Amino acid sequence: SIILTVFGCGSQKTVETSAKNKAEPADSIQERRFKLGVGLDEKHSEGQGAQKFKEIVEKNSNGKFNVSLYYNNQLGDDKQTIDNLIGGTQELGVISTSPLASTVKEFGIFDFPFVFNNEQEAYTILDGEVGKTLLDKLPSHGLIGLGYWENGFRNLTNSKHPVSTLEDFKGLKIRTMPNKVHLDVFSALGANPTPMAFSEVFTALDSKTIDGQENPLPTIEIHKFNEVQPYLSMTNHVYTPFIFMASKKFWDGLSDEEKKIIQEAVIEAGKYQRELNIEQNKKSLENLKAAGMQVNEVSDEEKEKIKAVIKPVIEQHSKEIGEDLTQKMYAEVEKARKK
Ligand code: TF8
Repeated sequence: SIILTVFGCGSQKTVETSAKNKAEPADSIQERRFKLGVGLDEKHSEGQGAQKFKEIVEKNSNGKFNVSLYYNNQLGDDKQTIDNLIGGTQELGVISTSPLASTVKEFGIFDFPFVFNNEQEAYTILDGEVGKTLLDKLPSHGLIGLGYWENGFRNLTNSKHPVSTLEDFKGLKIRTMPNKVHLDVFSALGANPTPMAFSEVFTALDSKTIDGQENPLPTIEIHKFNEVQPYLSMTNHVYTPFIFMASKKFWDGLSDEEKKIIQEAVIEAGKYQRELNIEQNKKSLENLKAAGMQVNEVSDEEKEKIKAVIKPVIEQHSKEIGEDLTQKMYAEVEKARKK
């Protein structure tokens, strides 16, 4: 601290100022340690995005924030993460929106198949009014939604046979995320869906308890599903967002300055993570083919048959979730397509 001695009127007044006062605005940043859990491996763009987030917040808080990263569901799978955040035992987490639909049913609209033709259309919805409407529903459940990252377009793998027609789904034991829309869609297709936490999927595939699963290509590659799944069918049936959330118990204790640092880092790291995920998605397709997976496309004609069969399921879930939100999403996608 700096001692300023001021002489005047015969009296000596010492005014002590401290570097602390000079950095008054910085005062609102306390020393904090927080845990950030992600479900996938650090090599996956989800893990890389978490590292980017850590770098940004530690730098922008002048080292006062310290982020501990936990990969591969170390703090619990997606559903457990929701409970940890609500309970306040974990400060930050990134999960797929699908398991969140059991807590906030409106998130189920992102599980409707074939809504988006590409990532840009998904970003338009996620970063627009529909995405914000959903984030605004979280605080009443003890959760703070800080932004959407990218899990991506999901494709089907299995150990029985290529799936290139509607018929081919019949009887396949497919693991799905714990999400009603996914379960109902795969049932309507004639498959035999089982909800399961992500961390149990590899073992279940390896022991043939289930025939197949569906995930974006980087997950299939980085989590080595190709070692136990000979067939990859490019269904691109659903685009799953990741959602970066904070525990409301943790968040409410932060100053505005601290919230700003974390919120801006989620957005900046999210841009990086989305770009990296698109890159990884391209590389993973080449790598999975090179690793010997038998890859097949699904024709537009067959996709139309699939859409027809699942239409009643989507209509039913649209009613449960709320027609306005669903219609708003489809209308905004149409608008984006016309640009
Ligand atoms: C799934 C999801 C997961 C991700 C990951 C756990 O199939 O796509 O891979 O939510 O963060 O469960």
